[in-house]
Amino acid sequence: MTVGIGSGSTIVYAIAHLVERLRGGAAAGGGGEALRDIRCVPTSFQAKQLLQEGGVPIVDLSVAPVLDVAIDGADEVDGELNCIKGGGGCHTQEKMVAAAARVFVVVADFRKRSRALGTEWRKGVPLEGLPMAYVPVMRAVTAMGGKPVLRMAVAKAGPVVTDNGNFIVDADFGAVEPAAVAPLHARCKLLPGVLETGLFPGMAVRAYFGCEDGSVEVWDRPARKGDEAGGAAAALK
Ligand code: A5P
Repeated sequence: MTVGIGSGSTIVYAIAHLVERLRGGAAAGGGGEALRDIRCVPTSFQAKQLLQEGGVPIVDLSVAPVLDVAIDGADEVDGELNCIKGGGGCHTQEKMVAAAARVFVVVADFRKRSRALGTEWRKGVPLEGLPMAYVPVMRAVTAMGGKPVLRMAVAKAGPVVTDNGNFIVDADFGAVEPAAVAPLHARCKLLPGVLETGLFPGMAVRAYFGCEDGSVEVWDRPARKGDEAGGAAAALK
């Protein structure tokens, strides 16, 4: 099985669990045997490093361009399973891996559930782009009615530099209704110099939310044209 592995704090736990299972650890319910043929495609330096440390076989999209499943966190998820991702700055690789997977599944905590993107996650839509493009992109976002901010590093002077050597502009467009997510993504992606947006329109088929009381809430993407019988999440069975 080829599995895309996302980035972020939630995924750190998922990788630790996977490594524990591969080692046959009782705390993870054993089952290492069933996973002996697994290979993973990481979506970031963070994921690659953790998988390597755990001894999990790693491949990339040039070797494994079609994945069985991709698992990732999200910054916000609406009822149609549109997501904002990129809080950790890795959304370009995350989107490539999600798009290459037969099914894309989100794991997140209850704070990520949302009626409309931009209402819970207030930091804006991450736009990864060429360093030379950041001022023109910020001007274009402003002209679109958004509020852009160049993401700044915390333990370094100057901007965040992504795994791909690019900058990130966080563009706050306020609340984005589900039907407006794909058009907004398309408009932003067409801005010269923008490599990828953190909007993931309808890519996930299922989202698992960990709740405060320890329970798990499951959302499936509403059925749409082209889905197999039983809806998109039927592919998970
Ligand atoms: C990384 O670029 C992001 O897309 C993360 O997947 C997302 O920000 C969720 O991260 P946490 O699990 O840390 O909230």
